[in-house]
Amino acid sequence: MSTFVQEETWGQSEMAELQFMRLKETVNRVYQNVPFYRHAFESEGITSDDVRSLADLQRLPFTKKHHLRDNYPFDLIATPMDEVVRIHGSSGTSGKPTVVAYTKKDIEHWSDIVARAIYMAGGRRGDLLHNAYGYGLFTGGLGLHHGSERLGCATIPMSGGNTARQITLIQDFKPRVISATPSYLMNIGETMKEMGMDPTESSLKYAILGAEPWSEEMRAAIEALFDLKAMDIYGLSEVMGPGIAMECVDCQDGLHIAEDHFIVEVIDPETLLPVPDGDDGELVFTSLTKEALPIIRYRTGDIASITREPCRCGRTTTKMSRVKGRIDDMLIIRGVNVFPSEIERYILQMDELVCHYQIHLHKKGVMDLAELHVEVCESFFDALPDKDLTHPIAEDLVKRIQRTLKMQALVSMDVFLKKPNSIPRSEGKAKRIVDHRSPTLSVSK
Ligand code: DLL
Repeated sequence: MSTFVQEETWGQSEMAELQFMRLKETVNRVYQNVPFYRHAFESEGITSDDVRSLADLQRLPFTKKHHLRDNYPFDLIATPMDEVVRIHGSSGTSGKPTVVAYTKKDIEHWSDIVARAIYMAGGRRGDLLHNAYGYGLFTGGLGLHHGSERLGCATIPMSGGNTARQITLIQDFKPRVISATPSYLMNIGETMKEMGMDPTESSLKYAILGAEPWSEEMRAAIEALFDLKAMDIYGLSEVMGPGIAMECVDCQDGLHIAEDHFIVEVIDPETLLPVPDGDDGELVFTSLTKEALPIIRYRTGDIASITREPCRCGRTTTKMSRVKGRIDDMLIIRGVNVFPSEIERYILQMDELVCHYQIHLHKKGVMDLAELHVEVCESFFDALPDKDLTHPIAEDLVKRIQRTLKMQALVSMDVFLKKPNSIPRSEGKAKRIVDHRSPTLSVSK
């Protein structure tokens, strides 16, 4: 095996020993250097000396997003500012970003972690990697970039957008690996078809897709569109960026967590107690090697489960499931909880529909109402008499979608069919929820 995967095959006790040593260092670092953590520990009656085993992690207080905002911009930084070499921020669309910082060593670790993730997804030294994650404060572009260079790939720093140009360079440079959000790669593939090209004939063999929730059905659709293998990559800026967990090309069945750098916990978001392995809960991460912005028990808001069963690929690291969605993106429709990615699954099971959809939220009295806007495929639209989406054939389809959602996801929604190409295409994170309930139109990140 390559040097990029050796820690991933360690035994559990070996990994636990390393994690504990690094946890101690991290706890000491924040206790000594970050007033926020010192106060938070002391208000629980804890000092850094009280962390005597890995289990003691659970005695430490949680960190939440608002703590980063409260300490904006630099008050959580645990090193002198002249050791910081990079600043990134959250990709939220409104307000001030949550700021994260890295030392030179942090960037080196992050590059190693992402190199390992790309390797896990099938990328190899000498490959061309087309990176269509946005470059900027968002961690996707530069995170993948440095990992790709670290692995020894020829890295094409495309960033998001300018889809026609992306396609030209894919045709001309013939990259073997692409990294993008799943919704953007879908957009690229569909645009190729509209331009008369066959995406299955492209050079792309492996796709590294993440930064937004997506479903198994979406994976199947992307793999068929391009004839490639698509792997899920997870991460968040507050904890580091992309690479915290990555799916292996061998199994495509859950994401391997980089446990030598992060400890994962899964908690019930209401009781804050741990949930058993295999049960869904909120992911919580503690960083183990970060210098500039170490983070203790960060509540991600992301819902997933974990398993500690070794993977068929030979890696022994804890795996997390696909993220179902963020707690704050969970829709409560007439008392039933549902994530947009679950609705995506049912949409993609119907041949007449494509993966372009949005959920519009409205308020009626005290009730929240949800409308599903979903595009029909070209062939269904072209075959409709007068291309009339109110024709009884289309109305039958609406009823069928409503029945499926009711029976499979237990939700009742108004459904509006949209003609092909009418829902805005994603060039980064797709906007699945359009919220009309507040005076200023807000859209989920
Ligand atoms: O999205 C980092 C990233 C870049 C991950 C590129 C993967 C690839 P943020 O902008 O801080 O960072 O957003 C983090 O995006 O809390 C999740 O809600 C969501 N997210 C990230 N990866 C996945 C994924 C980057 N694979 C937030 N599946 C996280 C589902 C994801 N949701």
